[in-house]
Amino acid sequence: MLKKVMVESAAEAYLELLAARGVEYFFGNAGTDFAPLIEAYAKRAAQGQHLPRALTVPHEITAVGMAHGYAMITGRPQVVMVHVIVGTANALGGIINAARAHAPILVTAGRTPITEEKLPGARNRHIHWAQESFDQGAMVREFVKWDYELRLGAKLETVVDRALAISRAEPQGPVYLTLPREILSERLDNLEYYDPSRLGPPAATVADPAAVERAAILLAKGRNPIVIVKSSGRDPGAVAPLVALAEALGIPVYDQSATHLNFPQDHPLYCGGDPTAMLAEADPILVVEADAPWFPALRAPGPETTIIQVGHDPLFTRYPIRGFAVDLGLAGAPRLTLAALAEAVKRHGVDPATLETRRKRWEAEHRRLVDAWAAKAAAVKADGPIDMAWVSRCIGDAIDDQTIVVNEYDLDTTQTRLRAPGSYFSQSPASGLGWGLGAALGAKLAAPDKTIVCCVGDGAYIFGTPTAAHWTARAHDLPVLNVIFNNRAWNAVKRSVSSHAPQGWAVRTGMPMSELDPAPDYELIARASGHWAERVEDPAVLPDMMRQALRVVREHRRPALLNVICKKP
Ligand SMILES: Cc1ncc(C[n+]2csc(CCOP(=O)(O)OP(=O)(O)O)c2C)c(N)n1
Repeated sequence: MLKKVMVESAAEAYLELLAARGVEYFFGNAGTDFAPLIEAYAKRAAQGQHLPRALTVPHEITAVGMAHGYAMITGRPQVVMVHVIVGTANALGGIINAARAHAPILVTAGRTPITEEKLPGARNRHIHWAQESFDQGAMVREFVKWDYELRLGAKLETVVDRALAISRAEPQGPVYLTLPREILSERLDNLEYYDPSRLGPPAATVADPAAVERAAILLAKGRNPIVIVKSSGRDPGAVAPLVALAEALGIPVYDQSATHLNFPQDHPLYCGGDPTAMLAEADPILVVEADAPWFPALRAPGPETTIIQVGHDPLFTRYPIRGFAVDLGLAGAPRLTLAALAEAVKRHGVDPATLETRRKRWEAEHRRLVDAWAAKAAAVKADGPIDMAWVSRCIGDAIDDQTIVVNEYDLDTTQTRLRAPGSYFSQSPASGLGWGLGAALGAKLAAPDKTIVCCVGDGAYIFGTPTAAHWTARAHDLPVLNVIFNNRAWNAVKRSVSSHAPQGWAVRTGMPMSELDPAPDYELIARASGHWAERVEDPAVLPDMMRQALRVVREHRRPALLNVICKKP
């Protein structure tokens, strides 16, 4: 239906459109470029008109993280607006994360005024000269699906709808729009637009049925098929079809470096995150949305192993180099591809004796792993300083199916029993540190009735601009529990040095550039923003502290933080 509303400026028309398109949140980190927008916001708020809720977020890393967190729960893009080139620079790490994690976001930025005089919005501050760049979009172009500058108020509907549709089209990702101050200031009398939008993302796709058939036969007749999956759980609807496929074949599922809940951890065919030992004997291997299913430099499948890859883009075309074989690539929505594969496998049938033998083998392997993981936690539960496996076990024991876990680095998922689709999110494959604290806040906005637990290393915590994140949690009433796995080091860096030079100088004499001592009292940073926050050093009190912290966020609706002092590597 064509709709006509009265407005005064392009900025106001833009807000009308965002609200009409279902954008609920506008994460803003403002500067002088925001003036016409803030004016339009105030006018519409005073007149009681519908608006995306404007949230002040005092660092871009937090703002982009929040939009990412919101998108990963809902699949829907929200708006982030940052200040010209400098805000874009601060946002870029988050944009790279969102690009590689396929989180849809409409990232916008002001532009320094183009004109030096005469037009409304023209330059009137000293920064307006130095904050101009030759090509602002170039800063982010490699990592967004589309970038553009709004050039005329009259093009608003097409530009906004195109931005949102491209961001939502699979594989989803961020888009970037610049908004010059003169254009936002442009006087408009009215805005005419279609409601609902006529420019939507395309429907989900599934591979050619003949190719699905071929893959099903390869799997059904295969000698020793396995599944390696990383992120198909981005669509919670893809979990059940993967279960159906694994059950129809009686084969194990490895969620290698999983970024999502792809397969229930308590399923008898779940075999953990490390397929390395199986690579030599597996054939065929079904790789599902996994960008790096093994490391060829360390261990790879046999040279003749058939590799079937399922995903929105099995070639990962935005990665410059990725040489994993794609003997058969099934592009499209994994939810549909996996369901079609499961159906086709059932139609062809797997020899019942083979199915039975396989199922028994992998169910026994699942039980062996579960026992080994439990034994690992039991062995360290009394250790002081606290072992990260014990922290992870305490978290796993304290949470339920109504909890969403956001993990930036140190949660050991062998110690959890996550099983609800959409209940687990780990950092983007790009791993730009600083994502977790913001993503957890965005997840809370998207799922206010769920409990959000955010696990961060002490390094990830610092990268996450904690003062900005804690400020935001209090200001916008977002009670999330943060757990710091505090080992006073960048262990990831240490591990990489040890594997690079196992008997080298650094291992023998100490490692520069990887220590985080002296550690601040992180709990005090959180308390400064009114959080309930405690330091935990005794492993025996940890289960109780975890339950208490969860009560604080659930019942008292107050943000909380546990600073857990762990073994130093
Ligand atoms: C923006 C950014 N800078 C640097 C790195 C490199 N890096 C990867 S892991 C890591 C350390 C993380 O420390 P912490 O969160 O304490 O976890 P730990 O390694 O101790 O388990 C660093 C510095 C990165 N991934 N992203």
